[in-house]
Amino acid sequence: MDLIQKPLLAALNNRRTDPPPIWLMRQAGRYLPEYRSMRAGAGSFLDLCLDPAKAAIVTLQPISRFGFDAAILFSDILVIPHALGQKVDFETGIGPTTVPVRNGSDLAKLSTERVHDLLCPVYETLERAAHGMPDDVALIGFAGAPWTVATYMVEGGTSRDHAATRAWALGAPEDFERLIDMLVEVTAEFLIRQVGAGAEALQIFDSWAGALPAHAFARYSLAPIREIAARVKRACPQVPVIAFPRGVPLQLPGFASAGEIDAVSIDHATDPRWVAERIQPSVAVQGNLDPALLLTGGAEMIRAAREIVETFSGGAHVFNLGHGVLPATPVEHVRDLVQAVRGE
Ligand code: 1CP
Repeated sequence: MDLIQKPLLAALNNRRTDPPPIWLMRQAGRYLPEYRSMRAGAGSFLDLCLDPAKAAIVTLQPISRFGFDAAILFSDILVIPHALGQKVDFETGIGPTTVPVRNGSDLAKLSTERVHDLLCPVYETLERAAHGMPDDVALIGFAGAPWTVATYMVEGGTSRDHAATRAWALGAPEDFERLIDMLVEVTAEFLIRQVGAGAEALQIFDSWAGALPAHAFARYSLAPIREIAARVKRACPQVPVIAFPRGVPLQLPGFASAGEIDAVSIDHATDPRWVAERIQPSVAVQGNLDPALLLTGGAEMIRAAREIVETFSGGAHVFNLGHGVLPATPVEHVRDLVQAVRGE
């Protein structure tokens, strides 16, 4: 099949499609009973991410159930610190934890040498998932943006204010930039290898971009993402790159005018009408239903979904949420959403 006949790839190539393609961030995950049973028998969360046979099945679970237009690789942004030699754990009810990296001597303990050996299972997951995909469904690879990955590496896990990361970035920028540069290097290669293994589009998640002070945004969020996208484009010019800088609506024009980025994913706090006017003329837009509406479901969710479709109907649009599916989401609401977006 001509790649562009896949609705997701058509939209990411800036074509208007009616209806828009739909997939959801965190579409493979805890709200799905079939995920929970796979997870229960898989050991730790990281074990599951690095078990290609199981991770490929999980990647395809939401496709079988809902018929989304894209499958996203089942993995996590924290496989990169793990592959750099940092200790990473996922504790149920707490989330990810790491042994923090806070200065130059902690940095010296990380190594890029074995990164792609350790990430081999991720590439194998993509190869396996690519074989099980329906013809019109696209396979998305992903990575965390350097800033967001750095926050988990520096804070020791999830953080409310990211104070240690900001203190390092702003107080000792030469050292911190070595960490960002290391992440640019390995993330670009990671994404290029994902394409080699079957990924047809890529998303870069900068979930904590909104924690940066405005004056440091270009240096630590936009520039590293652009550099990664540029390297990916040099190696695989046909593969669209989606950037998801969360919590920074006023910075979206910088992503839209960067030639390396094909689409921006927008969070639910961002006004879609403003995005349709200011951003969509330059690049495809992805988003932005509030994931909380998927908890409620019903008429309000359907009304809001149709309004988003209508607002973005003048250009290229990929329907998605403003952030990931919440674990308490009823699966029937997801089915209703897909039908509403497709006008069924
Ligand atoms: O116990 C479990 O089953 C773990 C829950 C879980 C899952 C299902 C985690 C831990 N990660 C994932 C999968 C995951 N993570 C995917 C898979 C593909 C899909 O979307 O279906 C993706 C793309 C991610 C990306 C990810 N991980 C991000 C960026 C997107 C976002 O949500 O902002 C981030 C920040 C992470 C870190 C992470 N991993 C897991 C959790 C609970 C978190 C977030 C913790 C926090 O809020 O700081």
